Amino acid sequence: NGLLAGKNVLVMGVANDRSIAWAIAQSLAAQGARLAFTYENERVEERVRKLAETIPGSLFLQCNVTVDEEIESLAVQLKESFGVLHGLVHSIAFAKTEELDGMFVDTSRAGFALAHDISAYSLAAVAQRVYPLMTEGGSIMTMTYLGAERALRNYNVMGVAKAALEASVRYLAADLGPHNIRVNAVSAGPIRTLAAKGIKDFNSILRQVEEKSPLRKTTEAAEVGDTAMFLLSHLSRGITGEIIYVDNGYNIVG
Ligand code: 0WD
Repeated sequence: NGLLAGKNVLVMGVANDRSIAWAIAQSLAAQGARLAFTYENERVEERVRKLAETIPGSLFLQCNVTVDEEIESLAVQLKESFGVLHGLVHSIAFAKTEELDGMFVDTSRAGFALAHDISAYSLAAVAQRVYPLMTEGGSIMTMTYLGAERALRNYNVMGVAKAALEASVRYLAADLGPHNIRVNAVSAGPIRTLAAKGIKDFNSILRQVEEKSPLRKTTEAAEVGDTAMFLLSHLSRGITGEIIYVDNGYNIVG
């Protein structure tokens, strides 16, 4: 039972128990989804394995999204274990810390390419290999941030990569809609995670959100988790190609 009973969902981007992907996994599991977690490399393997083991019946697979062969092997393993896939949660981003400080104008060619490869292209790279497993229809969701639309201090190349990610959501939604596969993004307010550690002056960003957002509080990962659950469920069947804000309203006033 649950809104996601009988659904198989791939969750990419758990690094630790503060990861947004982990909060999403909790919300999905609470509604009866069967989950497959991926971890990037040996560095995070044990930590992610321990978390995955707390959700009975879940799979645990390695995949660095910069390597095509690893994504292909992930798709093969999912087909063997799940057969049919119903959902994909993409909660992955990366930029070198030196690109997240100072001015965007100083971005290096390599830093720009890496941020776009991991934070934007990876959505299409994974979708192209797993959508053939979504034979009963499916839902794909990714994570974005307000810096895609506004020039926010220190977000720099990541904002440009998020803009590419948001455009990718629309193109993927147009491509995959005829297969009854929906593609959306959640634009979350700032949440203190490992990835947020790379962003300079993160505390002052949180303080601003607390003061200005209509609901006068910062975003909790569980709020994102529940919206992701909605996006993966039948309840959101009429929604595709959208960017949904889970930010306590900050984007309408900030
Ligand atoms: O305020 C925030 N934390 C917000 C985050 C606000 C709005 C959006 N987001 C987005 C992030 O940009 C990202 O897309 O949410 C997503 C998840 O971020 P998170 O939960 O804040 O951060 P974290 O727990 O660090 O998870 C991101 C993970 C990586 O962690 P580390 O810290 O080890 O880089 O993305 C994964 C990795 O697990 N990742 C990769 N996975 C596979 N292959 C790769 C890769 N090459 N690179 C990073």
